[in-house]
Amino acid sequence: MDYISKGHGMKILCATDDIKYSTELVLFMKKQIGDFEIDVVNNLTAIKEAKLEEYDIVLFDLTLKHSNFKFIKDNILPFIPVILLTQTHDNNVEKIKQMNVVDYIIKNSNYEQIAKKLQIIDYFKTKQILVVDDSKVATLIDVKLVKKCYPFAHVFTAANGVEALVTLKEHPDIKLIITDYEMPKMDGKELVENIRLEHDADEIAIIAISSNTNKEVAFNLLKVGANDFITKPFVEEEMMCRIDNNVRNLILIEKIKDMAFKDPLTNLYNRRSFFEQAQKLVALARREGADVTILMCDIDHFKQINDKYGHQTGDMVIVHTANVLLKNVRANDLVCRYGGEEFVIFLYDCPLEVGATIGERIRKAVENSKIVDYEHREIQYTISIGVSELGEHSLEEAIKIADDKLYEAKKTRNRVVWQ
Ligand code: GH3
Ligand code: MG
Ligand code: MG
Ligand code: MG
Repeated sequence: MDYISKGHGMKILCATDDIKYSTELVLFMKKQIGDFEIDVVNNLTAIKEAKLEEYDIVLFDLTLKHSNFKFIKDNILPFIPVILLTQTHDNNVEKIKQMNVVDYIIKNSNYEQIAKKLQIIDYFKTKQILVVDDSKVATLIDVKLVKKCYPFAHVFTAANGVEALVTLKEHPDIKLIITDYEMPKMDGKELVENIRLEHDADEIAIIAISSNTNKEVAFNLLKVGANDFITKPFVEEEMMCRIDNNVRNLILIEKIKDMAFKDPLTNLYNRRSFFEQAQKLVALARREGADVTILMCDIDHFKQINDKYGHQTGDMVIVHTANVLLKNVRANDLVCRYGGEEFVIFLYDCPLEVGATIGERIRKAVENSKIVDYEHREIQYTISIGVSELGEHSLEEAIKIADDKLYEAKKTRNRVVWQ
């Protein structure tokens, strides 16, 4: 069964008549994970009438009145992935394991556990998994397991290390690799070594599997950079827990990196990470003889916008500007929030005249856009831009020149100055 994701951010249907539980869960999710939505239904008829196709996943409370496994099997599982909530770790567990549910969670455990699980499931809406094994049977078993536990994940397969490296190169969103040890052409150890030349353990998680119980095998794989090791045969839950733990780390590290490198309001690079990356690109441009153009952008009369409409609307204008900038440059150009309402753009492989044209396109896009704020007020505003070329200058000098041009542009505002 391939379930289809409903896009970004989870939409969850919680089926329970335990009001205390559902109220607390909804509150917890709102506080912890902003973009998850939960609706609650409290009887079987309501579930049957619910538009399941609008949700990503169902949390089904087994203590819900009149509910039973057959109901879930017939009415929910064919349409949408299910996580079961059980009262205790009782004898239901054996029955649950035979059902094709994503997971089961003990109700009296904390809400954090559900939140974490849902975050991992959500992560695999956009990130992918690679299973590497020379045995077709083993591959099939592993693929079935990960698809059941991470229902939106796209799972690639490879029969050896060489194939795995090719697949990884083609699909940079692969973030979890489950690999066998003994394989022809290139074994698991060599595969891990090769992957670690380019991606570290907090970027791609690798779980190695082997039926070889020799302790040396585990040690060798971990030593060259596998995140985890598991011996065959393994229990399904053990594999799932290890995947969860490793992916949880990836998510946390991505978050920390985002916090360190990005401006929280606009999600653009902050000044520090901009300089870090721009300096690398400057060195590359010098080696390759590529042109670099710098745009310094500043919102006109922004103080008046704040004074007239308030800071919240001011923030909306800043976010809107950031989006206009992103829309008008290429994916590998650098866009940075340089200060309050100031932005710097680094255009790689772009001559001055082309950079000026892009500046003009941005200026027009801002002039022609209307923002409606939370009080339904229409706001129109303009932006001024100074443009410079890197040439023989240092990055700091080129930014200073763009800033001087911006100062000139500010004499009339709503203008691009580049020579
Ligand atoms: P000019 O056309 O000459 O650029 O005038 P201006 O009013 O845009 O420029 P000025 O530098 O005088 O004012 C910038 C204002 O931006 C002052 C500051 O309070 C405000 N500001 C800075 N950061 C933020 C922010 O994150 N949110 C909001 N809402 N305002 C901010
Ligand atoms: Mg093998
Ligand atoms: Mg300004
Ligand atoms: Mg300013």
